[in-house]
Amino acid sequence: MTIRDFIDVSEEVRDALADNRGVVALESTIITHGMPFPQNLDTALAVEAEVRGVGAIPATIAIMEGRLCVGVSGDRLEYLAENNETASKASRRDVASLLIKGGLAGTTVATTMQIAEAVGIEVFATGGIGGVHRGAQETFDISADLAELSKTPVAVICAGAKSILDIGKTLEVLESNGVPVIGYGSDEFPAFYTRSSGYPVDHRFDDVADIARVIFTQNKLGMGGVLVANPIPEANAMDPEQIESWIVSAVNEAEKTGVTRKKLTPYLLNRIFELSGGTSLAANVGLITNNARVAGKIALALCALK
Ligand code: PSU
Ligand code: MN
Repeated sequence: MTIRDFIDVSEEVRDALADNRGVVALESTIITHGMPFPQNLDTALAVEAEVRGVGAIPATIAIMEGRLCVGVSGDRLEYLAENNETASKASRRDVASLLIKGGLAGTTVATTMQIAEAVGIEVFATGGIGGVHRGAQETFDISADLAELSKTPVAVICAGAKSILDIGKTLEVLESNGVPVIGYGSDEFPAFYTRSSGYPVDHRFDDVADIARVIFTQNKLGMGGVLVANPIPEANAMDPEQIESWIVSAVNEAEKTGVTRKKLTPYLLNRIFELSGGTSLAANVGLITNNARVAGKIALALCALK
């Protein structure tokens, strides 16, 4: 048996992969632990529509009834979004236990990458990746997403990392792990809600076809994943000082209340949503739909190379 034996792929995604049509993997922790219901469902549907809009096929990945499911849509996507309160968050270390327990779970970037790779999906869109948390020199809190990028050959299109993380340290760990960080039309690694972080990317490309060629080459080299950083659209970007003040409050509250480990990222995301009076959500939707569109174009360009 291999991981393949635990995966169910929807007919649409299976056909698209067989016909070399562009497929984009989508994670589901953003649905279960990233936003409240019903905004999580609306966002998931908007992201799917964006991928379809450029002619690619979306493949939302989640754990349902003890199976790794690729291409969750329609009623099943609704079920996942509605049951976000009881769903687990599945990172790498949780997968085997969740398959045995038979439950419902959103998959993190790390887990989604593993499942995508197993079925031959090479491009994956998300909002922001996990990374090195502020104060990691004390807590050692570094997301499994970073180690996954070093070994699993899937390209992740994101809007950088939220500054709930230490962006400088996150980039250092990516560098230590040999993960190429590519800026799409950007010299800087973006900070999720804002277009700049002050830290440069490794290489910039302005054309999706060139990014597809980098991914194609990286896969041939067998050197693991590629991180593509796509800044939030200007119109959706937030005021850097305002967002930073909410982030500092959220990080301080987490420390005071003793929230750690897998609960920390969802806690911080929820507090920023609350502190911003919900306004951070519009930015979040703007950047993730933008990532979905770019990922769709990259997936199609990658198909054209084969
Ligand atoms: N960062 C965000 N939004 C998210 C996440 C991270 O801005 O929804 C989610 C992703 O699924 C990511 C996970 O893979 O949180 C990272 O969790 P952890 O830090 O526990 O590894
Ligand atoms: Mn963590």
